[in-house]
Amino acid sequence: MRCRRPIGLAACIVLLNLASPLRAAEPLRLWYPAPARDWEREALPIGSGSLGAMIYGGVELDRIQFNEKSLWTGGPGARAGYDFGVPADSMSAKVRSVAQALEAGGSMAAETAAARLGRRARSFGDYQNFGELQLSFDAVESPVEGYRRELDLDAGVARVSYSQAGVRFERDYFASYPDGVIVLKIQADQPGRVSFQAHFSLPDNRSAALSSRRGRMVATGALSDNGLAYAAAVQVLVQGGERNDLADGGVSVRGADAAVLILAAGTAYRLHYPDYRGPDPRAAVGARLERASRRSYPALLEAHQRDYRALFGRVTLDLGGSEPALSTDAQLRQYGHGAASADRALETLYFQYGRYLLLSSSRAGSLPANLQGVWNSSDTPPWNADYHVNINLQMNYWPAESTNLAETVDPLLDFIAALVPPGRRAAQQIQGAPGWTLFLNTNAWGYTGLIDWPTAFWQPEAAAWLAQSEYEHYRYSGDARFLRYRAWPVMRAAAQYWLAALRVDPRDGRLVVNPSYSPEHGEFTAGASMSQQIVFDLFTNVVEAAPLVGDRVFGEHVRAALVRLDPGLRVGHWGQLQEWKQDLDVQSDDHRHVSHLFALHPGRQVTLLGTPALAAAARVTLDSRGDASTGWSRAWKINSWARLQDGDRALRLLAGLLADSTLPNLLDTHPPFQIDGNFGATAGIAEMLLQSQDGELHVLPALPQAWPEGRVTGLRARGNVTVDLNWSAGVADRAELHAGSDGLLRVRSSIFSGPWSLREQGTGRPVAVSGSGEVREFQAQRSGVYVLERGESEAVSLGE
Ligand code: FUC
Repeated sequence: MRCRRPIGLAACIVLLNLASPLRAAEPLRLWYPAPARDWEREALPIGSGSLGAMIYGGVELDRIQFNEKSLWTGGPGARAGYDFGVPADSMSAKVRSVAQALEAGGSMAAETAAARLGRRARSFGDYQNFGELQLSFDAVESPVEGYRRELDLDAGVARVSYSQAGVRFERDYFASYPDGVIVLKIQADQPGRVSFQAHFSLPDNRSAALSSRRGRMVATGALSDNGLAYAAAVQVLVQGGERNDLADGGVSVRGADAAVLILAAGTAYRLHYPDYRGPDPRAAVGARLERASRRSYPALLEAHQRDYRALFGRVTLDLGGSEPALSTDAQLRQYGHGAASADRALETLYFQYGRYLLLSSSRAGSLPANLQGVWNSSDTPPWNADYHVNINLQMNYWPAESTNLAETVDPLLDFIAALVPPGRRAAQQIQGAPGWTLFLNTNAWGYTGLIDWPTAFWQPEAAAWLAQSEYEHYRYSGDARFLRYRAWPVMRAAAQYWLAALRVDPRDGRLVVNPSYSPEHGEFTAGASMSQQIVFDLFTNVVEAAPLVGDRVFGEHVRAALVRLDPGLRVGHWGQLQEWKQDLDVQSDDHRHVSHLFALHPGRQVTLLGTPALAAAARVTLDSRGDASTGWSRAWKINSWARLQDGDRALRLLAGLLADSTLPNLLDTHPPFQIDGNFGATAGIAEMLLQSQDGELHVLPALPQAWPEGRVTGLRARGNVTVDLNWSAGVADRAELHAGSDGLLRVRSSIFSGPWSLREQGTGRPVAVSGSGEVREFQAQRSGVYVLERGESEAVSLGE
């Protein structure tokens, strides 16, 4: 019995799933028998969206490496100057000349195009390590016994425990979104045994003033590169014993029964074009810390857990696994070589970890999750730990809607809205077009221009792809106000850009993206498939949305262009879905990007049932690209195979990801650590269990044979529906559909191939349905709960 949709800690709706043959759910926990030595591979992440920390859990020295999402070098105020990547003089003539060359010659080497168009990025900046809170404990001669370091996903708390010299020590760590702080509690089972010294350790690319007063350590300064002011503070609170401020800015604790440390951090960053600066952070950080310090530890923990569990607890997954008596790193090593039930437990844990990571790195009021979520220990992280928008940022948010964490999309939506003003300048200066766009990547500072990486700099579809997140948020929620006031201006302006920027291909008169470049290989051409499919997706969404927001005239313009748009879907000479408009694909190409399958996922232009020939071609492409690749590439392919309804292949991809692209702390490795693979795979697992991209709710579309029985609750489908499912012997037994809005629900399920019933929960009344085969339709009412079950006589329903 588990709590679902908790209303508070005390009150929750109890899930009574009588039909389930499964055991009680396993605890969701990562655990290790030793402290972390390596940040990337072993430390455990906690986070509250804006704040993140990695827990090492050392016995004599505990390192709590921490981050605040807005601490970035580069941008306005940077020493070397900053221009958002957008040239002061229009470069649209240059773009046009490359386009004309492509019209005449067919293709151009990426290096040649880059020499004509690319630009050296100035002050793009890097996401920064904030620093470490270091706790040095007195060395004790006796050995450490029973050491355990864990991350409890149900509780949202990391924990370290061990015994030494007959004393049991325990440390709890959590990051609280409601209080905006990181909290650490250290206790012993005997009085007076907690003694340590606390210090900040900060990187040296900034000015730093360290001080301590009345148990409060404060670190303030500014980044040398751009003068961005920062502040971090830790309040040390003790129960018993003695607490002293140290001359070096640290705090010492001697002989306490327990200690609580509360950390707050912030910067002068503000998500606002063009200055991106707000007030000095000292006052806000101080006030936040003060507020939190006045609350008791149990009150802080309760507020955190009420907030966290209300979101995390919405989805439960049980694949029939049972946790082996192995630590998580050993379990990962055993994966695929041990008991199937242990494998199922690890897959479940990995799925829920993805949800945990998203919740911990993306909450309203801060920047979205970057390439490393919110966790970064370097001043020069890989790819700047930025926002790549030719797959990575979008992938971060794939699980948000489907795994019932729609609130985590908020930072992405704010971020996109803030990209529109600099994106308008980019559209104007680079392409001479209205609307907005951006290219390969962006930073915290509204970078919307070009960089000088030949094989990736020209990805003008990025804004259109980001606009998909806007429309998907609407499709899941059905929130008409959101669509009209937040999504529509972004979608409309992205479409305006393409209405102006598309060119007529003289070869066939179709509208194409030109210049166009399929990430991140091959040559420049006109009308690469991915470019066309993304614009197709945007235009389709705009045409659908226009009448809903009362902007029919614009919708008609876009419809007219959509009709002329090259759809970017061609089957090539070896049966593949072509990556380019010309049939250039090489069968031995195993490049990680499968961008030309955008139409299959995350698009909806290709579906197994609607466009079977194109789906078959997508299959040929996926086979030839192969399964082995970088972390995010494998994750993307899980989703693609799920859309092709091949559950066994999707699971094979997931297994490969776990075996070859997952670090002992279960973070995805590209390599190096890059969080998109975690998020993409989590979305992929949801996609295996439930799909809704094409207007019907497809129950268990890609169930692998290795998951014969299971249960999932709380998955979301487009059309504002929440779905609980049970299955056994590889087929669905029961689906419970919670309708959030009035409307027609179309359900595809193998349940309909035998006797079944559909009843309204509560009244038990049969529901009037229409349809045939595996698809049935019925009228749902807001707040209605509909129970579809196998095994009763069809006669009880009003269906055929
Ligand atoms: C894209 C990928 C790389 C890497 C980078 C952050 O450019 O092609 O593999 O993931 O983003």
